[in-house]
Amino acid sequence: MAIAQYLEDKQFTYKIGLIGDKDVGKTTLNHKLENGKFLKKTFKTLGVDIKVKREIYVNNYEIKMIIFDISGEERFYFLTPTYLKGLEGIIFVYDITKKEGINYIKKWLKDFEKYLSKDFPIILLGCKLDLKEEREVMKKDIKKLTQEISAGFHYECSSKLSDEKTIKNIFSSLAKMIYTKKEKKRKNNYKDIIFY
Ligand SMILES: Nc1nc2c(ncn2[C@@H]2O[C@H](COP(=O)(O)OP(=O)(O)OP(=O)(O)O)[C@@H](O)[C@H]2O)c(=O)[nH]1
Ligand SMILES: [Mg+2]
Repeated sequence: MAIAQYLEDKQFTYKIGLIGDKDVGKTTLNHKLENGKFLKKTFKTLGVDIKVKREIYVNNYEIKMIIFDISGEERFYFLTPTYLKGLEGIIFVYDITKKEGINYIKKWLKDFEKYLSKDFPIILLGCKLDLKEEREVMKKDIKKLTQEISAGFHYECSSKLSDEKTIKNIFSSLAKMIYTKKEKKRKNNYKDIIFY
């Protein structure tokens, strides 16, 4: 592979994490993104499941997203720092029908805040929107949390009913946040260079 191509590939490869309590729907969401279908039966993620998603575009650049779907089971909690060190953005998934989901997010952020920079790209994503009659997490509470933790955006979706485009847009939104952060950094790195 030519060096320029290698560098471009590296530049537009983003490692992102799907994080959240067990059973909130991370794997189902990732499957929907990959295959466009609702997975009727899932198996608990053992540790981490890694998938690659292409065809996500930011400013006409194709982004290759390496998605780390990390188990929400307590017994795998110890793995988190290992993966977190390499991640460039997170989609924090919670189940809109479980009010304790907010506490999970808060606890997680407290436990691992030392691995996250202040401008770390984070999206909060409420899943299982098709079960909105059973909603326990109110939008206003999540809006408040989004501001408290300086998350970029908050969305809700259903892996069962939302269309592929809606799901893809959520991931594109995170890709855009990462792209913007990297661009800012790149510009800062070059701002003191004087060209003769
Ligand atoms: N109704 C409904 N059920 C969903 C949706 N997404 C996931 N589920 C169900 O929720 C359960 C758990 O989904 P998973 O995707 O395995 O959850 P997970 O977050 O990956 O769980 P861990 O791997 O244990 O961390 C499964 O029975 C899914 O079918 C959704 O959008 N709507
Ligand atoms: Mg899973």
